[in-house]
Amino acid sequence: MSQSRKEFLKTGVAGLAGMGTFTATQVAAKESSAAKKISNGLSSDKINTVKPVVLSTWIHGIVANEEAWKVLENGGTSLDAVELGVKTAEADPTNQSVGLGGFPDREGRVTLDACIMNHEQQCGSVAFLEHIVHPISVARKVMEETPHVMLVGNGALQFAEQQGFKRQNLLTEASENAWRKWLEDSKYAPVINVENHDTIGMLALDDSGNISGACTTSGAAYKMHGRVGDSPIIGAGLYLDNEVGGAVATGLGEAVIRSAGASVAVELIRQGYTPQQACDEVIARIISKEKEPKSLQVGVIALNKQGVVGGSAIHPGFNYALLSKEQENGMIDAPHLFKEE
Ligand code: SD4
Repeated sequence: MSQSRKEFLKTGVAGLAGMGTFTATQVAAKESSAAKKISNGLSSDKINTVKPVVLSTWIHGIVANEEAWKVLENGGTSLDAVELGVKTAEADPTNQSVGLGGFPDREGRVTLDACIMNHEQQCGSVAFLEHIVHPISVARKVMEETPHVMLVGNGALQFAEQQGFKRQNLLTEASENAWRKWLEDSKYAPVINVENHDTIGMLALDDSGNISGACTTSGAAYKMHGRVGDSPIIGAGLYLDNEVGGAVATGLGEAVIRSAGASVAVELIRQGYTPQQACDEVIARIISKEKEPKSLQVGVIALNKQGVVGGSAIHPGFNYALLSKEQENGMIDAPHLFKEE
């Protein structure tokens, strides 16, 4: 456990940057009790998921699902659910792959990518955004308040401030220390499944049968300044079609972009694939087309209109949190498809 995380748990800082929802101690307790429920080899196709349903990538999905559930169980919209859900990860300074406390780029700057999409095929996105703790909410404003889909960099920051978002320093001491250590040899090497955390991607199906999705990240640690990953790219990190289903991706964004990961998964579901089969096929394509699949990780999760879910990854270690009317909040281990030749 990193020093910062220990310190944070010890002090038990109440609320996550204004969310006022969970203390860090509660987050850790929820994550550890959820981890015990990890169901090895359980096929997600077999899990009964009656709407509403919410699923999200990695262990931080447990807390995010709980937050989203507060909206879904009261008949709220999947759009509100996914926005509120992923904000928990954005606001958690101990999560070094999303929002506040995210690892910086090689120049020591935290730059964020996020996108959101609703059941009416509306979407909004921000990329290379600095200083704003909730890029997902800025992305929603882009969707709702502008004629555009995507704003980047200073333009996105300017828009966020016009919308009332406040500037904040997102570089925590722990992430700055990690970056300074990285500078010693400045080797860029994406690491598979760092601390079981990465981008948070979330999909939800609400009581009215509508699907929405959200995806938010600080991107690859020590990336080149200006690098944008898959997470804010509609069709790569996130895609949905309310007639069919939705998908989100996590892992090495370049590989996800090259395969149009989320949109391919949705198109396969349209052709009759189950969400599990669709995720498997996307991962299989990435493995077959990437030059070095052994050294990169991608995970994909998907949901169809009936509330059936799936998830798949290149390598072991990828899991996702699932919560539905009939499914207690818990982690599902995704199957992994890479085999040594
Ligand atoms: C990205 N998919 O920016 C995101 C998260 C990540 O290594 O950095 N993974 O590529």
